[in-house]
Amino acid sequence: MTRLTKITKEALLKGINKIPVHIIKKKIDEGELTLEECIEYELEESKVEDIRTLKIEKEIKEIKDQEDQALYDQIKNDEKPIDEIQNALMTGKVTEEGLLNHTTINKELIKKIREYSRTPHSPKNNSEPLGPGTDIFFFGRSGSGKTCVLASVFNYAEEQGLFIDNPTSIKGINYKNLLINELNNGVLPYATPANKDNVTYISTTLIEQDAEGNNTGKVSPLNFVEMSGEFFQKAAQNPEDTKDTIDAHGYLSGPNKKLLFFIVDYQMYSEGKNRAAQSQDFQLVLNNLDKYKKSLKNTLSIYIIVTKADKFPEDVIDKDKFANEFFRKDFKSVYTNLKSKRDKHGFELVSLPFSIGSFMFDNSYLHGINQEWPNKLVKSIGKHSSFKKKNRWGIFSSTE
Ligand SMILES: Nc1nc2c(ncn2[C@@H]2O[C@H](COP(=O)(O)OP(=O)(O)OP(=O)(O)O)[C@@H](O)[C@H]2O)c(=O)[nH]1
Ligand SMILES: [Mg+2]
Repeated sequence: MTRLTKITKEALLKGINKIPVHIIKKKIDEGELTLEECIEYELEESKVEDIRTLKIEKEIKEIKDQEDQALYDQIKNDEKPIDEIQNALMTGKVTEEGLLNHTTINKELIKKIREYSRTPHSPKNNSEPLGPGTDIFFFGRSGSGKTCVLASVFNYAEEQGLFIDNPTSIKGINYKNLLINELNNGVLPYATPANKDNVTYISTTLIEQDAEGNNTGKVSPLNFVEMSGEFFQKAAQNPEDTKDTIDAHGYLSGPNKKLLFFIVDYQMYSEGKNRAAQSQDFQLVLNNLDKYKKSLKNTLSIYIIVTKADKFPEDVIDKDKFANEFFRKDFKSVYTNLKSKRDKHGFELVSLPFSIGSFMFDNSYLHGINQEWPNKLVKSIGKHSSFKKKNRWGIFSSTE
């Protein structure tokens, strides 16, 4: 831009009403003139208004551009859930081109975002009481990842042909199948509702395999009990309500042997959310279980499952060791309490990190399923539950 000399500027201003508005506006934007100077030289009122309107429109556009950029940045920084991105695409707040240019999202992902849909489906109670087998309970706060662990374990076991579902738990099986289908589309479950009717179990039979992957002829019937984390939180606060919370339908106080999965949310802890509450709830529930019917007497193992291991620091190589040390150090009082209960009741203590896969869009979309952790967990369940010859459990006919 060349600065106007005093004389040319004055000549320009004298003839200001002969100059088209968009040129005056351009000269104002470039700093050669000011609107005040134009007014001083009696620029027509209507033209002054036009210039003001253009100025406001420009400012609005600048603000919109900044907002758009901020939205793209949030998407790029993994701060926006997939449904919000989908909505922004539908309403034109972001465009396909913008996403391709300003974020790491590619065409394939844009297609997935457009097609994304999440149907609410909650577990329904099986009318049948729990059958014989080893019962597995998931205890942990709401959002800690219990349902995701369940879905991941079943997804893996079915893929590997390790489980045979027992149809007495048909409602639980239907729910589990939906979870798996959704998981394979990257879709995560809704929070499990905190109602007794929504407590369910999935009965299945784990087939024992030897080191070469051949069936040994032994099986271990398992009942996975699915319930809301709110029940766990309520059980911590009101131990007298146990039969309506973690012992809904009497599953926990039943005669079966149990594996208790304590689901410890690593991400919740590392982001400083409910830090004390997570640990306090485990303490309270553990003390409650110690006195509650024979729940700890009938417990074969307590598993410390440190979920969201994909959020462990990047330089962690040995995730097993990290999860174990994290729990012992950061949940010290729970750990001490667990050891004393172990000495009293004789169960085993096991720790394991867990991740259902790699996540995108603020943990709202799973874009790669991890098979390593469900593999380890299923193997460990096999080690800690009891295998018997098929017909010893009375669930297969003797001719089979
Ligand atoms: N990064 C990461 N996030 C996870 C993982 N597993 C679960 N999540 C996130 O945690 C959320 C809650 O997981 P759920 O399995 O529904 O939690 P829950 O413990 O069943 O919660 P309630 O049903 O309310 O008790 C998921 O929607 C994901 O956003 C994981 O392995 N890694
Ligand atoms: Mg759940």
